[in-house]
Amino acid sequence: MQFIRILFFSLTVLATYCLCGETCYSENPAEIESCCQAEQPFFEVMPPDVAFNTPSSFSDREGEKGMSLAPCLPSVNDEGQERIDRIEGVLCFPTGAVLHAVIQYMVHSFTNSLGQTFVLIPPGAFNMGSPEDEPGRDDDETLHQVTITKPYLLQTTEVTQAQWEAVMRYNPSLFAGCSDCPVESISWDEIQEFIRRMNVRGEGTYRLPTEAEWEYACRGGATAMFPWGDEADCSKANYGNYWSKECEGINPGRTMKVGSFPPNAWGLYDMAGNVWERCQDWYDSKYPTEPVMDPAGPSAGTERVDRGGAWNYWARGCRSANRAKSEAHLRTPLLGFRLAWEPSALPHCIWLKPVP
Ligand SMILES: [Ca+2]
Ligand SMILES: [Ca+2]
Repeated sequence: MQFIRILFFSLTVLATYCLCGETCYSENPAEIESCCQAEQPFFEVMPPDVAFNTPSSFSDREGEKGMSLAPCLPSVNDEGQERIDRIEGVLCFPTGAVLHAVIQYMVHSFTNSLGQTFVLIPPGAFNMGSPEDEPGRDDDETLHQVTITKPYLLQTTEVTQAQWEAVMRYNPSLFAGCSDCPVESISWDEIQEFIRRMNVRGEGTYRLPTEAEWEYACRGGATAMFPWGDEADCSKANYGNYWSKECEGINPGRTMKVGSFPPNAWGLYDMAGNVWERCQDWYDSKYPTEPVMDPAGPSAGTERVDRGGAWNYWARGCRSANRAKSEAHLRTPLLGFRLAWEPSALPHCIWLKPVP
């Protein structure tokens, strides 16, 4: 039986949670008592300066140490998510009603009411930018270490025309008539309105990824020039037919249905090619040179960051490190986006990691 330890963020006092009740989240012992069924165990979660690398981080109602979470949990929850006895990434739970569901089950993936699927991007460190000898490199790609400290989920595909139209009730795409092709010819400002409408659906928080989150996810744990390796390859992404002729006769010179090519190592499609993907950040040609955590770009600017290259463009534009930019109001059939998603109330999170 796998034990887990709990690391604390944002909570500094001893707190007690009912893990098995249906709707329990409270730091008030009386409320915990009333919301936990008598036969259900509860667990004390210790503050962060207590040793967490032993199973005794947990105690049951009778004070018995060393309990696993496992006995009180079904192996698959109502949404088909597997219980995780070994948690490789991290997981946050929202305050409020569904503590038990979230703490017990890893949100490896999430499909929302629009049918958009998101996959977990685990926190970690990577080298953002490109080495100076990378072919096709631009001088705004200064290599520097970035640590992504928070988990987030990223949409597996670009936002499609059907998804856009379901929310916005119009579809301005040049390549309309292909509901599973990425929406394009929409501005960064219109994307913000799309996100605002998504965020009133009560499904957690949607946003654009930061540029660092985008590149981290694009690389999928690898350091290669492209998500698939170091060689340009017209069979791996939709690029290279219009301005570029590199893939003429192979790729169609227009957008294609999302997911037409193999995903990267983390299950993300079309990070390279199809349409450029707009990020949240303002563009700044100067990366930091020192290691940074969770960079979000400059606080102001004139253009937003675009990533990943597009159907018309050269392979060098599809490099994972490549950066482009455009003004927020610009609409072109080269520019689309994908969403990041976080469970509600992410700041109130407990991170779970396996005991070594
Ligand atoms: Ca793309
Ligand atoms: Ca560039």
